[in-house]
Amino acid sequence: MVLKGRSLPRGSSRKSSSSTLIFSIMIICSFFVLILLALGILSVPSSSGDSPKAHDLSTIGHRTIPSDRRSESKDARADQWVEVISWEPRAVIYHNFLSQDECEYLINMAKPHMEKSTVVDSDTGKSKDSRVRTSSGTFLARGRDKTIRAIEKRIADFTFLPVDHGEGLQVLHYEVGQRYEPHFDYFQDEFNTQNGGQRMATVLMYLSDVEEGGETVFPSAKGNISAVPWWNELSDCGKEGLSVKPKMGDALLFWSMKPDASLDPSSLHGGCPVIKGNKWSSTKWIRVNDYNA
Ligand SMILES: O=C(O)CCC(=O)C(=O)O
Repeated sequence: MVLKGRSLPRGSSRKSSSSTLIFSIMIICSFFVLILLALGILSVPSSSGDSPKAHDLSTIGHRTIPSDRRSESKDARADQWVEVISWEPRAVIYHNFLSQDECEYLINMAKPHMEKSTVVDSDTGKSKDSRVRTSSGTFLARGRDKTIRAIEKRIADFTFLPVDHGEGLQVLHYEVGQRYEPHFDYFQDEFNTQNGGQRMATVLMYLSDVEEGGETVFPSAKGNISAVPWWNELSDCGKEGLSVKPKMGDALLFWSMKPDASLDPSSLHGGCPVIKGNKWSSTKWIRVNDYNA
């Protein structure tokens, strides 16, 4: 007796073998994608809701290096890293931007020439004596020697703004009780913008540590200012805004202009009174155009 099996039509057997093939290819592909995801070679795009909010200052990654481990030698710069501290105003800290030797060099060059600091009179555009700024300071001409040229080149690399847009370095000294009340670095007069245009950005370099006080404070910064990791170390003045504690060699870059070239009022900033110790700093103001120094 011959058993008769039901034979499938030819077309349907070809169809089932091609769907098996497609199914197998899909399984193999999914397997590869899973391996690539596991190895981190592929990643799943995350929605913007997962990324830190621009004004969430608690997301600042903070790391400190004990002062005795800062660098092997005074002329070498210790570990460098950049920390975004605010989006409004746009501000970042470049840690260990200067070596200890460079800080001491700037202080020693400036020391014999320190004079009481002045401010710009918005009506006349001229410098005037003022109680809002009680530090002393002096300017070191742009490109005046090898060390200063190296620092100015580093500033240009850091900011992407040419050396020729920079004013000379200003070195400032604050003793106990001395401060600089909150102000804008951009000009509100016609006179001072004739050479080089508006001030676009500022690089503030700390040439010394300060035992207490002396923070650079941004009272109009947007964000949860008390979330910064260094909040408990700040003076009362420092707690009036987003603050940066001076640390020898660090540089603070902030922008007085927004990306659309309008002036940024959130860049209002000041130097808090020094409570203990001394504060030495150096400021580089950078213009929109070439500045004839
Ligand atoms: O010394 C500070 O922390 C602020 C200095 C400053 O505001 C400036 O030089 O424009």
